[in-house]
Amino acid sequence: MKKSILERLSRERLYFDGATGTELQKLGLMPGESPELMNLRSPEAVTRLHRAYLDAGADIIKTNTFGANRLKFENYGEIIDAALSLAKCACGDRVDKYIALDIGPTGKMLEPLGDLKFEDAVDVFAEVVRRGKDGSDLILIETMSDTLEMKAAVIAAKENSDLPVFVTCVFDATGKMLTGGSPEVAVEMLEGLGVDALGMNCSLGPDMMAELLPRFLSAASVPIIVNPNAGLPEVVDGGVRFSFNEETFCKYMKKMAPFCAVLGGCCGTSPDYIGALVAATRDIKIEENPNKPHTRVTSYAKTVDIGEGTVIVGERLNPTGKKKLKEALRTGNMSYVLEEAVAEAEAGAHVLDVNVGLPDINEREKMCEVIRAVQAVSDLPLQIDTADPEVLASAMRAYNGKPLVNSVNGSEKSMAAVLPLVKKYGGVLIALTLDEDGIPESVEGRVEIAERIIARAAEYGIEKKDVVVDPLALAVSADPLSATLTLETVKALHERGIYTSLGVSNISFGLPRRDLINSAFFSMALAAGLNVAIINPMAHGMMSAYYAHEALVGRDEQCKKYIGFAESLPTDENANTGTRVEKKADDPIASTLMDAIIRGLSERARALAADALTRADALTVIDTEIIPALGEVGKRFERSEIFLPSLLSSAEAASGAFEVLKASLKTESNELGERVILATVEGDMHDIGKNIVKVILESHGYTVIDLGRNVPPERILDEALATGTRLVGLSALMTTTVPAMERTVKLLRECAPTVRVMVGGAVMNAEYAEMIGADFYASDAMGAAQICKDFFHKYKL
Ligand code: B1M
Repeated sequence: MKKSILERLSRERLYFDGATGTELQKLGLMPGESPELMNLRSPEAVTRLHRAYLDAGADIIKTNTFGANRLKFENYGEIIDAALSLAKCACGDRVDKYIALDIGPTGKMLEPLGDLKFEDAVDVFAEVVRRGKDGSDLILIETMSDTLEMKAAVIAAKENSDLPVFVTCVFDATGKMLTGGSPEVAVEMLEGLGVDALGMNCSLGPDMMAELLPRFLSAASVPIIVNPNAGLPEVVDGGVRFSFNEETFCKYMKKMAPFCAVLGGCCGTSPDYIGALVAATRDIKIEENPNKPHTRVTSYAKTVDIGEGTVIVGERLNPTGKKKLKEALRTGNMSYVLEEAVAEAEAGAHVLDVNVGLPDINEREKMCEVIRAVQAVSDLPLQIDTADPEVLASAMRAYNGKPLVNSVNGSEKSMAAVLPLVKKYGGVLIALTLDEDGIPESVEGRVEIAERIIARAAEYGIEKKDVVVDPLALAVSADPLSATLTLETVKALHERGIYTSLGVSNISFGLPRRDLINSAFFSMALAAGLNVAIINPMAHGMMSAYYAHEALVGRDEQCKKYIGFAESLPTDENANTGTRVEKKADDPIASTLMDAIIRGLSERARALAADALTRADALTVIDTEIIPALGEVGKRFERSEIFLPSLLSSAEAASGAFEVLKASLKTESNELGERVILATVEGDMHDIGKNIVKVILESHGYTVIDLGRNVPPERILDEALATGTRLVGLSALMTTTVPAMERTVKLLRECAPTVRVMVGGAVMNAEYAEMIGADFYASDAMGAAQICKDFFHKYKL
């Protein structure tokens, strides 16, 4: 009888097969043909490949279904059915071999980076799982480069089958996923979602994966999978070859073997590589991973550890007592909400609380909307704060990361509703020390509730380390002993190895100058061992207490953070005059258009663009604010300080500002009404520059036929021929899309020899333009207008 793969994995290392696409090419896959179609066109080739891997020593073969989903293949069901029967046929009656239902990315980007909605992605993956689960021994979700898509796939797998779920992601050499995720973020999210094994595949060779492996080891508690490429691809004699032979591949795999329970290969590997890998590593024992457990929350790109220094949770995205935020949430003024988020982040918050509980709004929809919007401008982890389990469920699904969850309490009702959600989606739970009988008035009573919640959480499989207890700060104005009781409970919990959190400012309710009591109480709580403080990070008194505490307990090397904070305070505070100058929460966070674009604040960018127009003309604003802002954003992206979601927010803010400026660019009359075709070339999604060129040309009286971005050469040719346009303008922003520009120029030369081509875009220069055979090069939009003027003038003569 077949043993469960998880049982085998607990005792021995298992081996995946290697590449499919490159191997199927050797067996008749045509250039450009999808490997999955071989299941139908040449099933015997697929079976042969599976057999070759099994004979080489692979324990697990992947079904040939990497891209078999509705978005890529209409007949995905038929492809999956065929793939499964071929894999089964290859395994025959060998009970020691396993079939992994292979699931790759959908091929589309999820919102906000693309147009695929999260729930639609879940549906697409769910269809694959339902179709392929019978006959599979496990599900392998692989080659994931976006944490949100990875989450959608895992949810689909878990909701539609009971099979073990393995997940591998793609990283670059610096350890970043396409959308900013790191090994630590991926591990935290995946373990939170309850996967059985995780790791990396594709993109890198085993040498580079060996560099990233310690980061997985430091975070993971489930078995680790390493399925690298056979080194990096090289072009040799017009064909692609991978840089490592079997021997070099195995040299690095042997180094990783003591720490990996599952090994295999990806692009460029073959049955020979897998055979060599099995022989080289089979006798290497798997060592226990000695990492210490940690309590960690994440966004899509950042991790925050609880228990290592106090974690500041910004409390300002909570409408209680905040008139402006209430109004913003009711009227859908997301700009105000986002500015609050950015301001809190810049004031030093490590995590942002999100609470949108108002009686007269749809809390579930609003919560998801705010979470998505805040995640587009900030990479800080979020605390999902709601009393409604349905809202919590939707928010935990939508959230890209592993959140803090605020909150559960000791009542049966609350535990029964919240704990299953944390088990399903993953999160660190804030547990309030109250239950059906209210809030105990003794330390013992509150500790007892804490321990009860922790025990109940354990029954669901939620570890103690993932529960942070909030012993509740209550108004000292109502009960003079309430602060002492709370602080003593913090201490008692601390002594029991339980992490604590507090909504600190509740303590001062009903008193004047709440800031004074708040900061004094905060200092006392820090001294008692508080781990998570929910506070207003824009209140200097609170942050002074925090930075001073960190320095005083030796967690601030050379007091650098304290000094940085002290120097950032308003001058009269620096000078110790005794006058407090609190930064006003309502002060706009971005005061210049450049700032607003860099921070990705669209509405503010629009407002500031309109304001800038009162002092300068539109072209000056574009040149002095919009372009430099995007330049700065590009640099930060290159340095990995920001990731795709922030890049996109900045692009949207720039486009918004440009829309405002556009209206003021006056159109000159152009009797000729000369036509110019504009397009960003195939493979290139950048169109801000091209759009500026468009408006400038229109303002000079030309009629622009804008074909948009990612435009194939044939489409441009067709349009030029159909409209008789004599000048085509092409834009390209990436080194990788210059060849597409060259192809377009060549096609126009061949099929429309009288058409002239002007090129531009950040990646272009006059030399390149000449090299690819273009007629004109413009470094900016005004240059493009000048070229048009000269061209049409000459043409007229
Ligand atoms: Co991306 N991106 N981006 N990006 N992005 C760059 C270009 C990059 C330099 C950033 C970096 O790493 N530093 C880098 C390219 C590296 C390279 O190849 N050399 C890059 C990358 C790598 C990527 C992705 C691959 C990131 C990823 O997914 N990992 C991805 C690619 C997607 C794709 O195209 N397939 C990607 C995605 C994006 C967003 C979608 C998030 C967004 C674009 C949104 C949009 O355009 N709607 C974006 C942005 C905003 C940028 C930066 C930050 C800004 C580009 C921009 O709009 N500049 C950019 C970094 C940078 O340039 N500093 C970057 C302002 C604009 C006004 O300038 O377009 O040069 P520009 O236009 C000027 C002139 O060049 C000229 O006039 C304009 C006005 O003066 N001009 C012409 C332009 N076209 C002309 C045509 C003409 C004449 C003049 O005649 C026809």
